[in-house]
Amino acid sequence: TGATSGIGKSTAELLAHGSYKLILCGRREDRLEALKTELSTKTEVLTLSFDVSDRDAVEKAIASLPKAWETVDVLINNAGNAHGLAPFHEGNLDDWDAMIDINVKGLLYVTKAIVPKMVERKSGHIINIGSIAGKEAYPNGNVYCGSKHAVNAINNGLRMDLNPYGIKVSQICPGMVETEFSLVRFKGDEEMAKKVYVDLEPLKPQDIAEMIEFILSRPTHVNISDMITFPTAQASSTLVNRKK
Ligand code: NDP
Ligand code: 8X3
Repeated sequence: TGATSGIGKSTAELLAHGSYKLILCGRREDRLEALKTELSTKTEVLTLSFDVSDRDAVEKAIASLPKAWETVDVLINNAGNAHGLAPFHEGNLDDWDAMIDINVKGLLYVTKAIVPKMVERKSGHIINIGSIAGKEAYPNGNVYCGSKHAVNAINNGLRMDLNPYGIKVSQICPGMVETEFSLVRFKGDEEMAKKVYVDLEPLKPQDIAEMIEFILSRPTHVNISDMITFPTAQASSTLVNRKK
């Protein structure tokens, strides 16, 4: 999910070189189609455009998969964003709804649509893109951090419940990655978004894509359950070594 930008797009591009057939999901159909055109020379690609926070749309999209695509071996729950950055008492309720609906409920809806068949087959791998915000809260990050703490707990609970079936569940928790993430958080304000990454070298979406590929390429008996990854210049959510 979230293949139209950032970490999801880089992951699609990287996995297209391997032995994967790709189902690319996102809301922006034009971007999905462009990516399909780009990657179809390398592998088979199917696109599904839906909003992960729309329960009916998720169910319909997954149910619409043609027979040849019904077996999903790997689910990468990546779709999500921060909306706003404000002290709790100044928080915007629409932003809060968006983060809980997309980052938490969206991940649940997509996973629930895919997991039962993995359980039937007793195989599969789910990779959840959490965040350092799911390990520690930071000032003004309140609800985004809450949504990613929920992903952290769901990731762990899912791994326990799917353990009897040999299904792998993994989480990657990145620090700062330069994507459209901050542009979305600051509602299209490019200057504010750029400031987040000024005077330091952030992670690139490809760095996370490579971690996903590494996790997927471990032998059957190895499950990487969690991976916290910072840029070298970052030591925690709040401790960042800027050059100036
Ligand atoms: P981007 O904004 O670049 O990408 C977000 C992706 O999520 C887009 O493809 C977008 O697609 C999709 N998405 C957002 N909302 C919805 C929705 N309602 N329904 C379907 N798809 C949706 O950000 P990143 O690549 O950085 O973010 C990917 C993940 O990584 C997120 O879960 C984020 O929380 C996490 N993360 C990011 C970090 C960072 O610093 N960048 C650090 C730690 C974690 P579309 O708009 O087309 O629907
Ligand atoms: C995104 C990273 O530090 O902005 O999840 O929360 S951070």
